[in-house]
Amino acid sequence: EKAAQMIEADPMKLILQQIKDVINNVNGDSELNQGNKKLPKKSNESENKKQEFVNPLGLDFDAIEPRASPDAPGEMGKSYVVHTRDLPPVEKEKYDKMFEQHQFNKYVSDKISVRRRLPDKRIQSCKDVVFDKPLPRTSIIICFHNEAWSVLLRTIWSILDRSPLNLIKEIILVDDFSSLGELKKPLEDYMAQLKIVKIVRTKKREGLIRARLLGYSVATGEVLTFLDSHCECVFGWLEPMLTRIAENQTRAVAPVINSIGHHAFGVDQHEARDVGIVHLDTLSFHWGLIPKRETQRRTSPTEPYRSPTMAGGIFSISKEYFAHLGLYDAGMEIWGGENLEMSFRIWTCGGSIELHPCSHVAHVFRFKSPYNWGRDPQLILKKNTIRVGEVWLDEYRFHYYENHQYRLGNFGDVSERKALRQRLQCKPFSWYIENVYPEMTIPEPVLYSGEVRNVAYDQCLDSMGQAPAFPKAQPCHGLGGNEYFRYFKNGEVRMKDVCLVAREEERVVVWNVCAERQLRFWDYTDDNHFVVRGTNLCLDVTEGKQKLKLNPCSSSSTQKWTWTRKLAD
Ligand code: LR7
Ligand code: MN
Repeated sequence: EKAAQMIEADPMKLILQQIKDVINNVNGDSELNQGNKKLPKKSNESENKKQEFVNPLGLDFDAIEPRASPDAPGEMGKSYVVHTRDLPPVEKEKYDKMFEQHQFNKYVSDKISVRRRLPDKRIQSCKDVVFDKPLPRTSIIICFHNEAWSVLLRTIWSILDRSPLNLIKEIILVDDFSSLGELKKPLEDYMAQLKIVKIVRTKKREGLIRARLLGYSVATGEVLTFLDSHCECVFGWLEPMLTRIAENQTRAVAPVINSIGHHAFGVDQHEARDVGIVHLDTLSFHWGLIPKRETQRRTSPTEPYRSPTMAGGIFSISKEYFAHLGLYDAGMEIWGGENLEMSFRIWTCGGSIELHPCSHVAHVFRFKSPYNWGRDPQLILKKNTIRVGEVWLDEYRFHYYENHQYRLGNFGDVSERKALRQRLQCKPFSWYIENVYPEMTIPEPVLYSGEVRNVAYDQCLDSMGQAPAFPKAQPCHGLGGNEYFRYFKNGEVRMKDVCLVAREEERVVVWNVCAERQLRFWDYTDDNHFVVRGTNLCLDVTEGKQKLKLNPCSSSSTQKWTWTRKLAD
């Protein structure tokens, strides 16, 4: 029996062609746009009814991987603590090295059965749901780069042991150019025993976004379910997500994400308590309390929560809808940004994101990213995030750009993604804020930002260092920093919580922490003057072209200042 299939072809070529096909598909399915198309129902009704499922593969799992005894380390999701002081020095060294390599305690993971049992702590009403309707089948896509063997296998066994296998079309492992030897032939041999697993490998390091696209390109199920390579699925995790998608194909559904401790691998199974949100200034994903409007809207404890964003790693989506929406942005590298891009795209282009309180998947949270990114992770994340801003955020992208003082760097070509947004006729970001995430904190509007350049001398306003400081006019260095300012709608010239403050008595300006009763509001006039609000004093440069003074406003060009950019009126 040909099992762990290796698929040969140039995967990236294939994907890029497919992405093009999707973007060029001008006739898009109009039913999909209306958000009411239902998936055909294929699987057999009576099979789904059984909560205790038989193995339709006809495999003897226990012969392939025997279960550990109930009191073995980590069983029932318990933590397993190894005291390093009890380890011989050689073992201790191994322990530390493994931690360093994976940013979780692989030493401990290796001691825990890859088929460990987990308790079922779902709320009773979730346990009471009977799935008696036929459900679509899913391809489960798991990308990995140098994942630890025991952790990867536990992810797979948690699927096999706790899902109705008749609902799983296949499990696709996408190896994103790992170098660990055990993930090559040994993994193939192992997976060949499990008829349901396919392995595909990228030909160079692609990053998780393009790796997922490779997984997509070989998937044959009606639904795609993405998982990270360090997860443990809890009993009943899959059926609720597939049910929601069977009812309405435009829903992307994520489970409650529980945590597996990176130290002792204990599984914490908390109930749903957060939804995904986003911070505009950093364009980053966060968890936020479930909004009141959402708890009030729901009518039953088994009803999903609508979530403004998704964490990104663990969710189900109809394969057809995923393609209709334009897959992922293949211009994104390694890690990050794709979760927000997907979130904004789903919501503004007619779909929705739900977190299902009955579905639980646990995930190993680590201190920091364990693997090599190839180059500076901050730059990669910034590039991906700017692509999100460029395509989806309209004028709200400036808040994020301000955060980088507009040094955007090379973020590549986004024209195809913009064309996609056009073609799908997605709503503006302001609609998203109003309708999907009205609780969003919107940073105060910035009217101007950048360098403040003196017209007479072509010198830049420079704060001259940390507050308190005496600002000067200096030759412009173009590096931002002390020469980067913002002019806010309320009249402050400010960086974070430090303001340009006028001292009326001495006729000078200082750079100081903003406080009450300071003269810190400026009127920036049409003829480029900074007038101290409520006075007739203007910011001026005098002696040596450097010293700043407050002088009675005049038409002198020494009182004229220009900003690098105007952002709003
Ligand atoms: O170059 C890479 N190639 C890969 O195949 C980098 C990563 N990967 C794999 C990796 O092995 C893992 O299986 O991609 C998966 C995700 O990478 P992680 O585990 O390093 O990501 P994370 O869990 O730290 O981060 C979250 O945000 C990411 C943003 O790009 C992805 O969306 C992750 O899938 C996502 N994880 C989750 O949503 C799980 C829940 C965590 C939360 C909150
Ligand atoms: Mn992860």
